[in-house]
This record gives sequence, structure tokens and C-alpha cells, in this order.
Amino acid sequence: MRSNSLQYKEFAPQERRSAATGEAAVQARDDVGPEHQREELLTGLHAVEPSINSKFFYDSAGSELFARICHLPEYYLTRTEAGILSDNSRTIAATLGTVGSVIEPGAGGCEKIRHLLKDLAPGVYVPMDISADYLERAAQQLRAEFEALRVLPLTADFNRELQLPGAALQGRRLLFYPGSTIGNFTPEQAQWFLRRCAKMLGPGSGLLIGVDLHKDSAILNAAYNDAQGVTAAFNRNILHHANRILDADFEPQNFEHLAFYNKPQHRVEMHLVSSVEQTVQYQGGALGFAAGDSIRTEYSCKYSREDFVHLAAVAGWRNLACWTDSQEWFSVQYFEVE
Ligand code: AVJ
Repeated sequence: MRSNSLQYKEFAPQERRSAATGEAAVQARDDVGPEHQREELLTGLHAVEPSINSKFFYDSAGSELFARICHLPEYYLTRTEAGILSDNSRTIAATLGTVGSVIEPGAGGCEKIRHLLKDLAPGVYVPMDISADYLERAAQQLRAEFEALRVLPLTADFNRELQLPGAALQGRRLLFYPGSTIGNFTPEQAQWFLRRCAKMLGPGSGLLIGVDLHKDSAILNAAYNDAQGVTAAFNRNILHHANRILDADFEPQNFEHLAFYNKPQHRVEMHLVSSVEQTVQYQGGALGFAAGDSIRTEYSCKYSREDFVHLAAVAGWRNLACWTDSQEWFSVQYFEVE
């Protein structure tokens, strides 16, 4: 067995308890299990236009690389959003009102919630991520710093399922979805996801979401093609992750990083382009690539404020506030379920 699948098996389905707090340390469900992942990867790779879902970036190494991306000079997103959150934290907390539990899909290192914890003071925080180890470490750190906060990490794939344990649903619910992670969905998928969230969370629930905005192509192209090559390493790392899940022999150095702003479609696209003719073997099959063939690894969709408000409205969310930076590069928007 691959070490990765053993790791997931160990977590699922029962929960582990943290000795210090008695809280569920990490809960996991089948949707992050090896069989689901294998099937999903193979479906994408064998499609006419091969792709790997962006969530597969985030194994432990990928989560670390993404944390480095967030500090790159070209990658304005994290910095800009953090500025918006910290500059407006009082106003944001006042607008949101009383919040019982905060649920954050794709929480990763759980950094962004820190901007809000002091002013918002929720009772429960539920970070969700598919990277179990990384999530657990981040949760431990947060527990140590905010003793009054119940931290209930959940190893889950929010693309598939958004079912939450009872403890996660105490008081008014806030879905915290920062980082423009929503941009990884196409607009249609995003709308579907938000509708599902509205149904699950119920009337009166809040959504505080980070949405990256339209801007000059040059700024976007630089943000996804950094000079140090961290984004290229992040992109190629998805193949290491695929190798473990599939027992495959992708050679990441035989694929070139390609990222560009597709302006008519309002999205950055990332691809891995085969630099040679090659065959990749995996347990149970093979994949052939001619030189120039590519695997799509990411869409990062960009919106206008108005377009996103409209998209969310169709999904059942009423817009109540929007905060941006002075250049209007990024927005943090607040909605409630109608
Ligand atoms: C985490 C989805 C917001 O799309 O900008 C960073 C991921 N990809 N560099 C993004 C990413 C390339 C990121 N999101």
C-alpha cells in the first residue's frame, strides 16, 4: 500500500481525540479516501482535455509551497486580502453580528481567521481541508493561542460534501471562504456550491468571502509566473501527489509550467505541458503524452464585484457589504442566506 492511503485510512472514519482538550482532533470521511481520489484523478486524466482537480495541489508539500506563494512579491492576493481583513476587522465584526460557529473550507494553515478572531469571538471554528497533517498542526497552534475557541478540524473534500458534525453548527453560522478559493470553481460550479451551502447552513447564516477582481493581464500573469519559480514547483508537485495516489511514475521535470490570463473567460489557467513524448504508467493502466500535450491543473476565475453579487444572489445569498483595497484588486464580500 502507498503510505498516503494508509494515512487516510488511519483517520477514517472514527475521530481521534486530542489529549489536551478532549476535542475531536481530526475527523475524516470517505471522500478523501484513496479510492475516491484515484477514480477522480483517472477520470480527469483520461478525458479528451486532460485535467487534474486543483484540490490535488494540497498534499503536505503542496500546502507548504502554497504558503510560500502567499509571501511572493508578485502574488498580491493574500497580502491584499489580509490588508482588507485587518484594516476593517472592527467594521466587519459589527456587520456580521453575533456568530456561533465559523466554518472554513480549504482552511490550510488557518492563518486568515486570525484577523477576525479577536473582534468576532466565535465559540467554534471548523477548518476543513484535505491535507490532514497540515490541518492538524495548524489547529493545534490555534488552540494554544486562543484558549476559549473550540477548534474542530475536519479532513474533508468540500467539493463533494459539506455535511458538518453537530458541534460545528452551534449558534449562527458563518461560512468563511477567503483567498479567492471560490475562483477555482467555474462560475457555474461556484453558483451550485453556494446554493448547496445556503441550503445546508439555513436562513440567517452568513458568508464572508474573498473574491479576486478583474485587473490588468500583466499583473495576473506575473502573479502566476513568479520569478523564483515557486508557482512552477507548486504546479509540478501535483504530479508527485498523483504518483502516490495512483502508484504512477509521472516525471514532473518532463512537464513545463504554463500559466496565463485567459481574458475573454476572466480566468487564469494553469497547465502542465509535456516537454517530450512520454508514457506514464500507473497501477492498472498507462497514459500517453505527445510533446506539447497538456494537463490542466487550475482555473482561477476573476470577477467584477457586481457579477459576483449577482452570481451569489441566484444561489440564495443577499449581499450586505463589500470591502476592497484602494486599487480594487481584491474584494471581501458579506452575504446572508435569504
Ligand atoms: C488558493 C485558489 C486562491 O487561484 O490564486 C496560487 C491557488 N495557484 N498560485 C489561486 C494558486 C497558483 C490560488 N487559490
